[in-house]
Amino acid sequence: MTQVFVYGTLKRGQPNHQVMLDRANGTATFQGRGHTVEPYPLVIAGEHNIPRLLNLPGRGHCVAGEIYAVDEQMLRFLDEFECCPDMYQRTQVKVEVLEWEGDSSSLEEMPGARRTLQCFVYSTDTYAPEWVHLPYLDSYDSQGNHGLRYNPRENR
Ligand code: PCA
Repeated sequence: MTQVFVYGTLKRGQPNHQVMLDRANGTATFQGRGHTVEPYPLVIAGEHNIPRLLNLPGRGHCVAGEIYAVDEQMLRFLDEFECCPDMYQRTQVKVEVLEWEGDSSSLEEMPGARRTLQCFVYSTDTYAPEWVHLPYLDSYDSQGNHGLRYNPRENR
């Protein structure tokens, strides 16, 4: 099992969450919620209003998301679904856990220290330079008051 941190359309209640539930794609088990330890710019970009975590640690906000344990089949599926490595690249990110429903042995627990995990995340180095100047979010909601409605793939 591999841990993946999702911050965008793959989260519960967001437009692509269904692919995580479809057993034909493999398995994804919800483990908890958290946020990135380091700040990152999370922007909604391009003509389809897609959430993109720019791989520029140190700028923006600590970004909220969900942690899933995924099997190899789901990991391969998600790579393809997220057009990795063209649109996003699967990189490592350190996540501070805020709520945990998973197996406690998989949490690195240190007395007095923050509970942190190393997860995969779909971030991007392949973005238009002007995206750095878009507003930075700390949490993505496709129905948020930014008004930038996500355009689902089937409509593109
Ligand atoms: N899907 C991935 C990356 C951005 C997106 O919309 C996710 O939810 O983490």
